[in-house]
Amino acid sequence: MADVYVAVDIGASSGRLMLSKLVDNRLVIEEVHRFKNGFVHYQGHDRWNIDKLIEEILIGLNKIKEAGYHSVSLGIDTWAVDYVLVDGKGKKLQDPIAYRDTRTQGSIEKLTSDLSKEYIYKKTGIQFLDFNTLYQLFEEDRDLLAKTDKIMMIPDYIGYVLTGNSVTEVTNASTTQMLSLREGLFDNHLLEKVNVKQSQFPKLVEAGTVLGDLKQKLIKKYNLPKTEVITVTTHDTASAVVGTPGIGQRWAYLSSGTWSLIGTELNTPENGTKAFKQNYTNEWGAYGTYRFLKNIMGLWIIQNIKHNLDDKYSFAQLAELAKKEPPFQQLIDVNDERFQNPDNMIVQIQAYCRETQQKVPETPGQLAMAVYSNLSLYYANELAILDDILEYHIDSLNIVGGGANVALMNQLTATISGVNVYAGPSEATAIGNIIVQMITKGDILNIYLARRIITNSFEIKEFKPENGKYPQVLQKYQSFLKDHKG
Ligand code: LFR
Repeated sequence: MADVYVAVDIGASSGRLMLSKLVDNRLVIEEVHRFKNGFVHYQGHDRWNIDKLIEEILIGLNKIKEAGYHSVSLGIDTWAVDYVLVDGKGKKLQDPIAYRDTRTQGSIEKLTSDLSKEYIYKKTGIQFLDFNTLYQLFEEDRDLLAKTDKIMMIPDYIGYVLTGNSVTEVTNASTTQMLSLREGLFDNHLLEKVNVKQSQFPKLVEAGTVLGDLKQKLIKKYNLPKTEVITVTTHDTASAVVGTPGIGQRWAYLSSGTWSLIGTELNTPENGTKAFKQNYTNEWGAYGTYRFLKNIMGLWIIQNIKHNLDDKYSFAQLAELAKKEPPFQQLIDVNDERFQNPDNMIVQIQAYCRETQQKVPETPGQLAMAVYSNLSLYYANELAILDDILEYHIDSLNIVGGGANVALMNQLTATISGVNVYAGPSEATAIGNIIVQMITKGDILNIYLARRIITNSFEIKEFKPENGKYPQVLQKYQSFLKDHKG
């Protein structure tokens, strides 16, 4: 029996190790180690320093041992779509290329010139994003692929380095856009298209399976606790959805971090024409669910603005400055490709406003307000689209992740969309990771009870729509998007 549960949760901008226990049927979580992440340009591409990330996990585990824990259970989740190529000796061939690298620009068009988008969508139910693994493998160096024994998704690779055992966990594997909804396996036709064989992927497993014990060699070298690694919902967004309290009758979630992922949990995939046209995805979730959602550029835009301002202001300070500015001074399609990986975000936002003949935000407060108000508009618009596709009304939005702390945005979103917003917990991803471990080990019976425990354990703030404020702004935004979508 483990003394404590540990979540390793690594996003595009930071990673953390969180300790957790159930005390009187409440979850208690504590951060023990935090580190920076980010891709760096070397060997011709934007890459992740995966060895460094693993090193940080070991440092964190050592802290846990020093704190007096001798036996722990551990789960790993990270961002999706990226992978490590591993040779026959079990060594990585190179550092993984980051999904924002430009190598896949235009790849969707190339690959779908003789295999239609409709065909791929019917088969996989996955949204078209140019960084999906399908397109990354399409652009992969053929010589490297020929030397590749196994293709491991990022969290699976980390689990492999820690334990020596390799699997392909399904929530993350679904983001490759190569899993067949019907068969529950990688689709041979799509694999062929990118010169990859089924056997190059370690066996597919569900979230909530035991991977194995941490290698003795690592335990000795770093002075670590005895550790059992559980394959959790290894895709961070899947963990965040598990960690969502689920307040409301027909609730949607917004996992708000570097990306904003907005959607709802379904028991059967929705891959009809409307969903296809709106580019909604059916990523696989825990316990047989589907995460019907859309990617929105999210706090990435604010993270970049902060960076472009030489990190002179914290996120909290930017939100304070934004509050002093009026919202909706300009309409921006936050999902425009130009914001995906620009040299300078401020320059890009200002150029966008100039080109669309709108007021140009100049000060840090104006820039932050421009982003917050347009993210809120985008969320509200997606809620309307969800209602239309699903043919029922979503009555509440559960916002989790770091963005749940931005009260200004929560309130704007509630008011424009007309639905109640419940904000928190901000650490839903780590919580979901822990929950899957606890269910696997039998400490919590199922996800329904888990969500009740989450609701009782963390502060969740309610934001109600302020009726009559900002009339017509959503309609204006919707017609703006119609005219300006690329
Ligand atoms: C969020 C996330 C999204 C995925 C993007 C790229 O961290 O995992 O779900 O679309 O990153 O992997």
